[in-house]
Amino acid sequence: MNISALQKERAKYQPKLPKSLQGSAKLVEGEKTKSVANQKEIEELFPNTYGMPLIAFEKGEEQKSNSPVNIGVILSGGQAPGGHNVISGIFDGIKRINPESKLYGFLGGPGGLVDHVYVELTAKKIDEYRNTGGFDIIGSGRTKLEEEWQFDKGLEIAKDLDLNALVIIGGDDSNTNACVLAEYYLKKNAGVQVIGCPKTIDGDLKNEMIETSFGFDTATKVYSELIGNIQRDANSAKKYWHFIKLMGRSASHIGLECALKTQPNITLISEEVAEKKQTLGEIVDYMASVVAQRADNGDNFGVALIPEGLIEFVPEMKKLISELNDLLAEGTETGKEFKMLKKSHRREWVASQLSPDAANLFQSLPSGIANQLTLDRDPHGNVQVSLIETEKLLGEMVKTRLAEMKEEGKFSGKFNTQYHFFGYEGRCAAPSNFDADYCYSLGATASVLVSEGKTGYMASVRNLTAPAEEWIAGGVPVTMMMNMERRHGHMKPVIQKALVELDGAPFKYFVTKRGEWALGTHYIYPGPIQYFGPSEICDLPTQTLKLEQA
Ligand code: FBP
Repeated sequence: MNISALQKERAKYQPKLPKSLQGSAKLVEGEKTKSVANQKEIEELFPNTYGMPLIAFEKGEEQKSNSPVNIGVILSGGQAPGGHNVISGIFDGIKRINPESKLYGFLGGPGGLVDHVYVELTAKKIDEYRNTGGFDIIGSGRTKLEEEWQFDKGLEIAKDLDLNALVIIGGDDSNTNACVLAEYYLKKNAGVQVIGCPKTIDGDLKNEMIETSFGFDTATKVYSELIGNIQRDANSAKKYWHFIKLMGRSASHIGLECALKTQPNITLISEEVAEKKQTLGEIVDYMASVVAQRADNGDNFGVALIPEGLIEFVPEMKKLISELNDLLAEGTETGKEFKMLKKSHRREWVASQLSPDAANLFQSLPSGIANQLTLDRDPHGNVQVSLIETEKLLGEMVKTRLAEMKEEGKFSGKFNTQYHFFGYEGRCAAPSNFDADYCYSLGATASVLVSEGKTGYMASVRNLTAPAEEWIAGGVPVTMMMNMERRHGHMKPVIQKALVELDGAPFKYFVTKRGEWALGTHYIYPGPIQYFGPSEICDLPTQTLKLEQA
């Protein structure tokens, strides 16, 4: 394998572990738990895994002799920096417990379990991937483990490989399914445990016991480096407004964290837009007013951060998208009629079929965006919201608004735009020290939970703004994080997604600063992730964690 000079040096990095995981860990059981909401329904659905206690590890006596622990690991969903370290943490953990233990990786995500495609992860293989980004050691996938026949297929291979447990590394949906699987195997007395690990760059799998999901730290550091570089370019040339869309399917944690790190002129937070029921017009007015005020100060440049999920949080856009989904759905009369129309007549026809408000909004959209809304559809005929170029939509609408303001004598500057989307470039970066340590600790935690016979738990490592030695490792029953939500027309038990809290410290701090950042030029240039050097720059946790735990 050809590796870079950095990768070669970085392979030698020994991730830091909490004290409790440095020798053999002692389990301390805490209070019995209940779900965050809908306790009665969740208890009925999870009679075997509901109400289990919280678990914290303490430093135990030196290693007692334990039986081998065999684990099958699965990477689920989008890549997040640090996944390989979760796997190396599990590997080292189970070998410490008993050198005869074995680790298998199911290939290509949960589908690998169902299709029985796997590899044994040997010491040699693991060493090649220590402290590297990506999920390529075994690959990932988005197959959902939801059906009993899939669980039974999984059990077949688990029995063949003599597995004690499956460890599922995934986001809120994958961990919800991990819990359903744990419950199913317990009900069947199958003898296979299931443990989850909190992954996603989006940062929306978090709660009291899971302080952050892994990958969020590294991804936001990568984006913030790029944003900082662009800010410096903007401030050097003084001729462009950069509109930057940031990944994060739904929540705006990434945008908020990057704003706290770089102090750009405009940052939109989807949760605030929804709370204030802002219209697209109001968002555009706000952006145009910042552009105009900066222009009055002679600054015809700036940087705006736009969260990927924004569109779905604007109430009127949500309504328009829902009407379009119904109107153009596969197999409906209107869907068929739409397809028969000449492209040049489609926009007018669509507008004539919508409710008056939705039609007005649809007609006010730039034609490129209107086309994306009606032409780029998934196999079910739904609008593919993630493909909508929100940064261009807003850029074009701000341009139109500024032209009107010019006519009214309210804008006398220039407005030239550059557009960017930062997403995939952050998902497979070499993990920061924080993510390398956190992930390795999560893996080690999972191995102890398995060895202690636990199931239906998520590995939890807390107290993350303290030095790694003082982190608190343990387990949280997944049922504790659940509530009932409507999904595809049915009420289902799911882990509650954590959106940006408008009364939380990170957002509140941002609100006190954004006016100053809008009109002045207070950019911060974080630079690249530092892997070697003083702890003050190498081991920095996120601003979000710092503010939340201040
Ligand atoms: P997960 O929730 O699975 O971690 O994935 C998050 C994410 O990176 C989102 O930020 C983004 O919208 C989406 O995945 C992109 O998905 P894909 O990789 O399928 O294009």
